[in-house]
Amino acid sequence: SPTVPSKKLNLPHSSAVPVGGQTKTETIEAMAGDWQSFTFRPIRESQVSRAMTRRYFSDLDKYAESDVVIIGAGSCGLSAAYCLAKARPDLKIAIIEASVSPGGGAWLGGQLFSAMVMRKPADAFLREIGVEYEEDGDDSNYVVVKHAALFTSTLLSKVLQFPNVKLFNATAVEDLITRPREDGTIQIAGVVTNWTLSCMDPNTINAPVIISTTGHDGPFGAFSVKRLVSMQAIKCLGGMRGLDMNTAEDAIVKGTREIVPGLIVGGMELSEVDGANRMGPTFGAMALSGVKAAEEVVRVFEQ
Ligand code: AHZ
Repeated sequence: SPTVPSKKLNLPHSSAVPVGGQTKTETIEAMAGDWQSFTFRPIRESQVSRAMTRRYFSDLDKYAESDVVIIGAGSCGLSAAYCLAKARPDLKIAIIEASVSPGGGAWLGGQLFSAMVMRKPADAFLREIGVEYEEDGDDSNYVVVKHAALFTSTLLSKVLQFPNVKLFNATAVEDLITRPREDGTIQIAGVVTNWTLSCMDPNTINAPVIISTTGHDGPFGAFSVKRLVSMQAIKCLGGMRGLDMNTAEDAIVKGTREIVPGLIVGGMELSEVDGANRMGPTFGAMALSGVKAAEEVVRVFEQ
C-alpha cells in the first residue's frame, strides 16, 4: 500500500495543567502522523454518566447555599461575575442562565454583524480581560473588537476558570425567595430555579445577595424586576425608553444598584426599572454595569 508521508504538526507547548493530577501525558505532536496505531483508552458508559452526574449533584449540594447568585449570563452578568470572582475569591458565586448557551445577546455586535463597539472608557475592561481591539472614531472615542464572540468567549472562559464560580446553564430562575423585614418591606434571600417551563416543582438556592441581569423586557427578559412589581415590592416599572446611545450608557452604569434589599439590578434589566433609554449595539455600559454590580455586592458584604 502507498505510504502516506507523515507530516507532524508543530504545536508549541500549551500551559494548560490537568486538575487533580494525571498519570501519563501525551502530546498532540506525538500523536499526529501515527493514526494507524492510535486508540482511545477504554471506558465504560456508566463511568461517563457518573463522572457528569456526581459532579453536578455535588455542585448543586455545594451551591444550595451560595454567597451570591447572578441571574443571567449575558455581557453584564458575565462582567459582574468576572470582577466579583476576582476581587472576592472567598465568595461562592452561582450563575443561573436560562439558555443552554451563556452569553445572551453578545455573540454578535448587532444584528448579524461580527464587530463589537465599546465606547471609551470601557476599553479598560477589554485590557483587563486581555481582548484586543482597534481604536476608531473622531478622537478615538470608541474601540472595536473584531468579533463579539471573541469578547464573549474570552470573558466566559475566564469566568469559568475561577474556582469560586459555578455556572448552571439550561436552568431558569422562576421566582425569588423573600424574607419579611422588621420595617414591613422584604429582603431577597435566594432564587427558585427550574430546568424546564413545565409543571415540575422547582429547586432553590439561598444567597444573601442576588445580581439580576436578565436583559430588557421580551419573551424572557426583565425577569426579577417584573416579579418585584407583581409581589408589590416596587410600585411599577419605568419601562425602557427609545434608543439614545449617549444618554443610555451613562444611565445604566450610574444606575446599577441594590433595588430592594438583597437584589442588585444591572445591564438592560435596569432600563425597565428606571425608564432609561436603550443604547442599541454598543456594549461598554454592559461591561461597566457589571463592574458596578460587583462593587455593590462588595459594599453589601462590608456593611
Ligand atoms: O437567557 C438570558 C440571557 O442570556 C438570561 N435570562 C433571562 N431571563 C432569565 C431567567 N433565568 C435565568 N429567568 C435568564 N436566565 O439573561 C441573559 C440576559 O442577557 P442579555 O444579553 O439579554 O442582557 P444584558 O443586559 O447583559 O445585555 C444587553 C445587551 C443589549 S440589549 C440592547 C438594546 O436592545 O438596545 N443593547 C445592548 C448592548
